Amino acid sequence: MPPSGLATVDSRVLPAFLLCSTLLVIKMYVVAVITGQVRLRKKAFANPEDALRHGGIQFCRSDPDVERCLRAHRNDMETIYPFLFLGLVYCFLGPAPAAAWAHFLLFLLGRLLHTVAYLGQLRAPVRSVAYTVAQLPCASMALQILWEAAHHL
Ligand SMILES: N[C@@H](CCC(=O)N[C@@H](CS)C(=O)NCC(=O)O)C(=O)O
Repeated sequence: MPPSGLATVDSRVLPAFLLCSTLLVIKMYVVAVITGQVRLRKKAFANPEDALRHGGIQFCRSDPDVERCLRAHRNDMETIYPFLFLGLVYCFLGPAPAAAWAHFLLFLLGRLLHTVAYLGQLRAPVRSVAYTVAQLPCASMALQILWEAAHHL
């Protein structure tokens, strides 16, 4: 582990992380926007005041397509939030730029495919494979962080 802070991060590693992580945050915003659009199209609102504005209290209800969007968003929160922590700490371990890029890109592509598979209802096991592919670099980064931390106790 490098002895000091930000200055020791390779100038190609941190931008790679920032690029991938910010793209994924934007992807989560897109899922939220899609959820809102599906609510409007299916007339399925979470709050009575929204339902009243769009036709009546009976439209304060659940809908399978809205539920699917919410599950996709929840799965993003379960996976992308930990990546934001793991990826940032990993940058400070001094990884080789190619290895760092491989970790970040694999996660980015896996999570993009996961969203497409979830919202597009692609046949199983596409979504599960995408999930697993994205979790592999996270597991790798978590192990490397543990390893380095344990050696600096
Ligand atoms: N909280 C997840 C944990 C396991 C997981 O994330 N599985 C992936 C691949 S099967 C998934 O897409 N789960 C669907 C989901 O979280 O809605 C679940 O309940 O399934």
